[in-house]
Amino acid sequence: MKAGSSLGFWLALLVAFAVSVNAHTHLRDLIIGGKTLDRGQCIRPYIDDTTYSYPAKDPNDIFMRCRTPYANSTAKTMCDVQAGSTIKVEWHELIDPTSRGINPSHMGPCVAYMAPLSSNGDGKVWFKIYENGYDPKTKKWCIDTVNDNNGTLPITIPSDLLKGSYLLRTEIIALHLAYVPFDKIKTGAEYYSNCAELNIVGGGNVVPPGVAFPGAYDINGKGIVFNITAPFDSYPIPGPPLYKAGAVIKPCTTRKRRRRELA
Ligand SMILES: [Cu+2]
Repeated sequence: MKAGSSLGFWLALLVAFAVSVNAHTHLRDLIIGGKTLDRGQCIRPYIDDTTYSYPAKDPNDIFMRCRTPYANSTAKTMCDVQAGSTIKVEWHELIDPTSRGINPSHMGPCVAYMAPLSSNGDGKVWFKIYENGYDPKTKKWCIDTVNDNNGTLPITIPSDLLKGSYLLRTEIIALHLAYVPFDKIKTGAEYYSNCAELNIVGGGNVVPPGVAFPGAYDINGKGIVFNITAPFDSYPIPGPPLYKAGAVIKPCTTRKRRRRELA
């Protein structure tokens, strides 16, 4: 190998390394009714176009909620979605939709929550509608599925959700550094959250009970602190139980009683 081409090789490697370090991921676009929307359409604005892919790291920071510059920044447009229908969310490392979903080193689950838009995400309003962690049979994490499908993941809106405007908070939790709890010096899990704004049409009369973001994830909690390099055969997805359509059929008082019976 000539000296020139060898230098070129090392430069290329250096550039590749720099890109992989800087590029994490973001909810680039939504696919509704089979149509891929523009980047950022119906999604709360990104930080800016150099830092949009940076994770939230402190689970108690407001940035955890939607990774927007301000808690009150809203999407420019709202997308209509039929209750019970399945949309796709699409993550990419870069603005370029041909870039991969996320670095495969960033092993971890995908989760999605919704909250009434009128709450602006404040308070215990976020209910979980999707979760996909680790499959011990295939040894695949959700992020592997995302990468296998060009950054996309199907998410079904509960069929009995009360119609109206909602935030959809999608999140990938990357666990490659989650072997230590978050603190100001070290690192911990990386949270790739973004919020879309959806107008749910059709549906039923349910608004499930929720949790707060920030607040739902404990810094030392199960699935938040997790060592992917140690042997394991299951992974506890953090956050509240999944809401499945039809699960809440009685008003709040009955639901609370049922939960106590289960506890
Ligand atoms: Cu990262």
